[in-house]
Amino acid sequence: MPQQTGEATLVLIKPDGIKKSLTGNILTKLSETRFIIVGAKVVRVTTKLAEAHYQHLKDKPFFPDLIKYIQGKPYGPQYERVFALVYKGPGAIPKIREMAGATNPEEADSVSIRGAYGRITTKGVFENVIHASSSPEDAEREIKLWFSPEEIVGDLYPTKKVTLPAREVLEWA
Ligand code: DAT
Ligand code: MG
Repeated sequence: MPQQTGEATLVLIKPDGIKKSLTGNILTKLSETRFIIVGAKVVRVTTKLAEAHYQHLKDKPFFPDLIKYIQGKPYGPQYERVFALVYKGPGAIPKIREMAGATNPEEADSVSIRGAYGRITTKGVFENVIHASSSPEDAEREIKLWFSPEEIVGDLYPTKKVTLPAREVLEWA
């Protein structure tokens, strides 16, 4: 269940948005909402993460292309990443969703991010530049999928302490 600690939403600047050099432009637009950023990172998207994120579409014919798209596979290694952000504030979910625009970039309002910058490829992939959570349930599921509690500034959802078995991690040499 969504918590009362504040409304948070997941934004992904997708690989086509990064390739088109739209990151700054999108962040500027979103900053005008005055919502605060409580998490941000660049992510190399694994197949597992992509499939979990789009689990509701797994039976669609476009699913395999969608998974490759969110991983940036069509664009080359330097674009195989997304910029993941969590915005928080009153009404953040519907407001940012509205700014993102409709799923189909050809049908999206022309001043929305998807309407202004998205396209449908000749293969039928919706290159719609940005992801924005569409409901409180989706937002919570997606934020928990993309971010650990330690990567979020402040509290969003209840946490628990766990002790992990010893494992190797990378440190700066
Ligand atoms: P949204 O991203 O607006 O929440 P969604 O969750 O229904 O939309 O779908 C996720 C992504 O899948 C969407 O951003 C683009 C792709 N997609 C959805 N419907 C599609 C279709 N009919 N053809 C091609 N891609 C589609
Ligand atoms: Mg969706």
